[in-house]
Parts: sequence; structure tokens; C-alpha cells
Amino acid sequence: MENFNKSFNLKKIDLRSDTVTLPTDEMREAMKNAEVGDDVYKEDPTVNRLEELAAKKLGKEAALFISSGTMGNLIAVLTHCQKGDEIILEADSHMYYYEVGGMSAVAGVIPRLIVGNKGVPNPQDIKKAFREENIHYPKTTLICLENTHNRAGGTVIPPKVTEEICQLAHQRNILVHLDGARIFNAAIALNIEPSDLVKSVDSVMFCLSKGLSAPVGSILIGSKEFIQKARKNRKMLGGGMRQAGILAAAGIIALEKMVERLKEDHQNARLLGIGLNALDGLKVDLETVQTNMVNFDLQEVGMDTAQFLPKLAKYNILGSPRPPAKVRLVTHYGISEENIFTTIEAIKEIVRN
Ligand code: TLP
Repeated sequence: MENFNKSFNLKKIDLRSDTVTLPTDEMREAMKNAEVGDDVYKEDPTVNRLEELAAKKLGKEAALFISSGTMGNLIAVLTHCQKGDEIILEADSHMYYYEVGGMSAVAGVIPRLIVGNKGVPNPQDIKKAFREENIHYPKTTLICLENTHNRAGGTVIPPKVTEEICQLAHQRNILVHLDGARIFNAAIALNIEPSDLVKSVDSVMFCLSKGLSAPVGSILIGSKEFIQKARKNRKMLGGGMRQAGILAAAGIIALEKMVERLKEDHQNARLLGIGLNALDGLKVDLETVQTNMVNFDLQEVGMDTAQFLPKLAKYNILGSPRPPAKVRLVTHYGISEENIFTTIEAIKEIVRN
């Protein structure tokens, strides 16, 4: 440990999430100079510009700037569904796992869970979950997909799978919402346009404040009609912001300047995954290291998550718990290749001792 601290600098290496990214200097400058107005009256020119840009990038009619991904997913459910409806989701999806049960507490829907393969649902399993008309059953109105899939380790749903699920859903008048918090990571990993990943879905949420480094904000996207209703639901939830152009200005830079560089995060994650997997007893499923996340299993080194993370923090390195025995590390704009080597060395020391 002492040697370690001597040979490596002590700057914090925060791998808990890409949500910890700080706004770039260019974002701060744009925020300072942003032209603003009251966005509840749709009079903020910078918000309007961001919404137009976002809709265009994803090839849909309209967009809505919202304060967070969680709010965006909730607004989508509120807008697509009625109370008592059933929605189909992957069992480990963020909407089910990490959004405080908002879909049930606020939107009044019940989740029906499908187990995917490394985050990717099998369209046939979804088809099997469709219900025939029966007086006892709830109405299934929505399928929610997640691309990239957080808990599966940042895995990508191939466009073919999304298309097949949308086709099956639409035949039954069921809609599809995509939690695309990291849709640009998926597009970069597949080397395709993000619009090619969302062609047939009815709505998409993506985050500006994760790998794209904006300080605050997400975007909800869909048809003009959907966004008009979503705008009202945003207001109902207390999410109508006023001079939000200050935030939207950073979002515009995020979309225009921060997408291509996600490649570096993916390369760093790969490096980290391979480095950790080479350590005795540490297990990384390299098949899941497709974007900017690395999940590893501590079971074989006889440690659990709660024992490991404080040890890592002593090296000034932070990770996220995936209890009981897993840890998630996320690469992002604030993480260099050198940080990756430092992290591998630190973990090597921890698991050796
Ligand atoms: N994910 C966060 C935490 O909530 C766990 C993270 O650190 O990864 N969808 C997906 C797929 C997400 O990963 C997240 C955030 C959200 C939605 C919610 O976004 P926010 O945090 O803006 O509400």
C-alpha cells in the first residue's frame, strides 16, 4: 500500500458511474452565455434548440428536456399507460430495479418480468407473455427495453432484436419504450447511427448527464402527439423547468461534442476487463464488456462486495456495489488509460493480500 501510494498519484479515480462526470470547460462557457426564457411557456430558445437537435439525431418527430432519466421513464409509462395496465420488462432492468417502484406508485401499472440473456430479451419469451383476452387479466400496453443494459454490464441489444420485439408488439397494439440512458454508447459500440437503434420504438429516453458529461438532464423522444402529452405529465410531476436553457446549453455540447469520444471509454473498459480477468480468482465475463462497464465477481477470492469496496477506497479508487460478491466499475470522460493501469495494480494488491 505504501509503495503503491508512492508510485501512483493520489487523485481520486471514481469508477462508480459515468454519472460522476463533470461538465467540460466548453459546457460551462455555453451555460454562462446561454440565451434563456421560460420553458413552461416554451420560450427558452436554448431548450428548444436542444429538443430539436435531439429529436433529429434519433430520427423522431419531437423531444422533451427532462431533469433525469428516472423522470423520463416514469413520464413515458404515465403517457403510454392507464392505471391497472401491465408492462413487460426485463427482470434486471433499471426501471424495475432502481426507480423506486415509481411505475407502480405513481403510474399504477404492474410489471411482468422476462429474464433476458445478458440483458437481451428473447422476442419469443416476450411473445409468450402476451395475454389472450380474458376478464381476469390486466391489459398489457407497453414493453420497456434497456439499451445498453446496466445490470447486465452495459450490454447492447442488437437492432435486429429490437425490431423483432417492436414488430411482435405492434401486431398486438402494444407500444415499446426504450430506456436508452446510454443509447449513444450502444450506437458507438455497434458503429451505427443511434437512429438505426430506435427506428421502430414508440418512445426513447436517453441521458445527457452520464457518459456525455452534461451536469443535468435527459431527453424523452417520440411522436409529436406523445411529446405533447408527455409535456403535460412532466408538469404534473413538478418537472416543468423555467430558464432551463442554462442546463440545455451543456446538453447541446454533450450531443455535438461528446458522443464520438465514448469510444475511448469503451477501450478503457475493455483494457480494465482483460486486466482484471487475468488476476488470480477474479472473474469478469468479457462477453459482457461491450461498452463502458466492467462487472467482476469476488467469490473465488473469498471476499464480498462490502469487504472489498472499502479496501479499494483506501487506494482512492471508487466502485459500485453489486452485492453479494460483485462490483461494477464504469469508465468515462474523467478516467484515463493510466487510471486503468493504476486500478488493475490496486486490485491486484487487494486480492493478493
Ligand atoms: N443509473 C445510475 C444509477 O441509478 C444506478 C447508474 O449509476 O448507472 N436508466 C438506466 C439504464 C440507468 O442506468 C439510469 C441511471 C437511469 C435510467 C436513471 O437515470 P437518472 O440517474 O438520470 O435518474
